[in-house]
Amino acid sequence: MAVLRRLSVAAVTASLAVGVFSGTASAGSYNGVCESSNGGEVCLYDASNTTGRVYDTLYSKPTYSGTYYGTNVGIDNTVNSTWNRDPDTYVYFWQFANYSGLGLGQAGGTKENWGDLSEANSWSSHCFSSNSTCPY
Ligand SMILES: [Ca+2]
Ligand SMILES: [Ca+2]
Repeated sequence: MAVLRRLSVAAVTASLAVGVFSGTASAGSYNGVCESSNGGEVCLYDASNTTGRVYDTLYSKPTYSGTYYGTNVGIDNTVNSTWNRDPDTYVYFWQFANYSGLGLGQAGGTKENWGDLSEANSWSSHCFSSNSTCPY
């Protein structure tokens, strides 16, 4: 569920270890699949209920300059639903770039539809709460 609040989080990422497997297609950031490995990705979808085009990333993103995986469709102001696959870290979504404007948090391990918000489709940056450069 979306939560608007300030957190003092001692975010504990279960493991920062990154396995290296040579010769196999490794899971990874921005490969079109929303994954929980390597700490967990946050995934952006252009349709509700985490369907449609996907942008999957392990990282905070101060500007939404990218496109959905395998498409030319920009992610800025087009995100309708999100999936936070980090099990224990909030992700905050921001109305404007550089984590500014309205910010709403999404708990680890949850899916969220944003279409009920008047600010729907307005997200332009996001930040994991474990990132020291994030406001929350
Ligand atoms: Ca991925
Ligand atoms: Ca925006």
